[in-house]
Amino acid sequence: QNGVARPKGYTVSWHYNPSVENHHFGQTHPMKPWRLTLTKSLVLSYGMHQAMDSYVSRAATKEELAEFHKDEYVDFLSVATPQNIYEMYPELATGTLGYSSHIFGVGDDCPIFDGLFEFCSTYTGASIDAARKLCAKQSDIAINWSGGLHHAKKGEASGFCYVNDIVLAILQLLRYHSRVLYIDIDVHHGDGVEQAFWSTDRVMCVSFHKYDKEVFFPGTGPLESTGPIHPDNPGKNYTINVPLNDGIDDESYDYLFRNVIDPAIKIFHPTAIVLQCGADSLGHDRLGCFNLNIRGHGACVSFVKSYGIPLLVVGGGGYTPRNVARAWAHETSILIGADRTLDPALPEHMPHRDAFRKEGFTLFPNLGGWRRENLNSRADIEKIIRHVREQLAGIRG
Ligand code: TV7
Ligand code: CA
Ligand code: ZN
Repeated sequence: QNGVARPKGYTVSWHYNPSVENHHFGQTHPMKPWRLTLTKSLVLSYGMHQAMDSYVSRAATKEELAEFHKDEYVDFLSVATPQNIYEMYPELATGTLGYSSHIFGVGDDCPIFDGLFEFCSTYTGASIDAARKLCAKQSDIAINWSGGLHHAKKGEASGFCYVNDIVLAILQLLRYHSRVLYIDIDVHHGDGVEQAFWSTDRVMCVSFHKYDKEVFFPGTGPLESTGPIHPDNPGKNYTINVPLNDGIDDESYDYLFRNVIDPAIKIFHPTAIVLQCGADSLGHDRLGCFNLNIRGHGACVSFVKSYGIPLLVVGGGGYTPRNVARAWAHETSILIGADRTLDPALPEHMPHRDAFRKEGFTLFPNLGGWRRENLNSRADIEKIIRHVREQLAGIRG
């Protein structure tokens, strides 16, 4: 098959349980587990599983979830069903919108669906397993495309995220690693992870995102939000936010990414990195507003990998399923070192091949084609780089 040889001097593990594909947020909800089915189909059809250790991940236990989440919230998630939710919380039944209230963040974005707890514990189990493989030095790179649900808070669901698998994975890494760098290229701000590690200097959180307060979810993550302001708080300056406007293209994103991540790594010296690869930053995403191509998105993964630091890679958002699958398959090939040998023409024989018909069965369709104008000027980009440099200068010594 497509030239994916195993001996390469480092070990990549792929953590996945196909049972996540059986769960549905609702007919019109943008979060479609189908994107994971398509990703798996590409990874297997290209033969990339042969270059990785594949693990069928187990479900995380309630005790494991409670290492970050509140007990009452974990209990709630473990018992709530579409059938009993209105009985338990009659307040949720508020007429036409279905339920929209503030009970553990449940609402239209985060509905209670059948098998919700199994879904949450399964994607989280994969991230925890992946982190443990890195801690045990049994993997150099560990991948969980079903994880990356960065908005979940201690005691509530938010933005399609119920359990914060990233926070739980980082907590595992912190048992063996002194410093963890978190990088988030989802088009949305990684607010849940940022909040969880706001006051520590052992985790540096960097999120690139569309920022338009009050208009674009979740409305947090301005450039000036860099950690606690109190000079005695260890977390001061350990949060980096990169707020962007619509339409950013491959070239400016790549330039910005390198000029933020390189100094962050050189000053922070992480012993492990967690990379959230939300694919809603691609052009033509149903919810996103950037113009990145599959290669532009993947360039971030290549760049992070090039430092050779133990790496946990998770998925995240991504609402045009076929392009999510293209991006994560391409990024898998980068992580196993097979991106140069992979045929851009999709395999002739693969399940669900027809899903890729629209763009002509290629791994690299043109997604950057100016659907939106790039509203990020060179001056905007330079301002961000300057701000980050000054911020990082404040954490030395
Ligand atoms: C990581 N945008 C998650 C990103 C979470 C974004 C939002 C929707 C949306 C929800 C739906 C739906 C939708 C077409 C899009 C202020 C609101 C507006 C709910 C309708 N269609 C990630 C969360 C964001 C739900 N939420 O980072 C059911 O879009 O903007 C909001 C909040 C209130 C709630 N309403 C939307 O990528 C995984 N939601 C259709 C059906
Ligand atoms: Ca982000
Ligand atoms: Zn997102």
